Amino acid sequence: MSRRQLQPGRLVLATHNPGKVVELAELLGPHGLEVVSAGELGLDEPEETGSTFIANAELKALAAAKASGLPALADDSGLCVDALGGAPGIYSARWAGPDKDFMVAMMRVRDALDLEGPRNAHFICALSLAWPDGHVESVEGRVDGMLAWPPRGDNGFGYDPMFIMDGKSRTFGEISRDEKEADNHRARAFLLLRPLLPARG
Ligand code: ITT
Repeated sequence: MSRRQLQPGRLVLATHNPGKVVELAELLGPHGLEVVSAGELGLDEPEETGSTFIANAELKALAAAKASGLPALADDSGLCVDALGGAPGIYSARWAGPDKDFMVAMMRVRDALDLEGPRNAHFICALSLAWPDGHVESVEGRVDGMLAWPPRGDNGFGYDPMFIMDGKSRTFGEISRDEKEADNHRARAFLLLRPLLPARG
């Protein structure tokens, strides 16, 4: 089946995570789309019942597209720690608890780990673009690295202060916004999605 192109016009950003909104808006900027957030449209957050990043991204994108009557882009992402069998993975947001406190989530990761053992980890980002008629296109990006403890830096969001991408010496929380946006799991997924977006202006 041929892949579907997104036409110029309005696009719903189907996320309630402000950190993702910043990064996705930056990536979408050059494509001349009129981006509206799920929050602005008062859309509900669907329950994430999928068992993979792509399944959850598709479920969120389809729910937003159907509710708004507009194409919608959703992101499902998370931190996967090798020594924890890939946890927290698709449950990365839930590890922060109802208050969405990522210091709590990072301490849970630290407490679950043998501090002497290997600390390999990766971030995954699935991006799904859905249309109101139920068509959906999905891609996935990944970035490998190591866990740092204690967390360092106030930039970024979520688990950024405890993740050092391969080839870097500072955490995603310490590097500048521009440096993180230049290459990370979300930017890598976006590169795969870019051919489906309106040409850059
Ligand atoms: P939406 O579902 O509304 O998009 P969410 O925060 O619930 O927001 P997810 O279910 O995809 O999103 O949870 C992914 C979590 O993984 C997210 O809350 C972050 O804490 C973490 N995460 C994802 N990308 C990250 C990044 O680039 N840096 C740090 N943490 C990240």
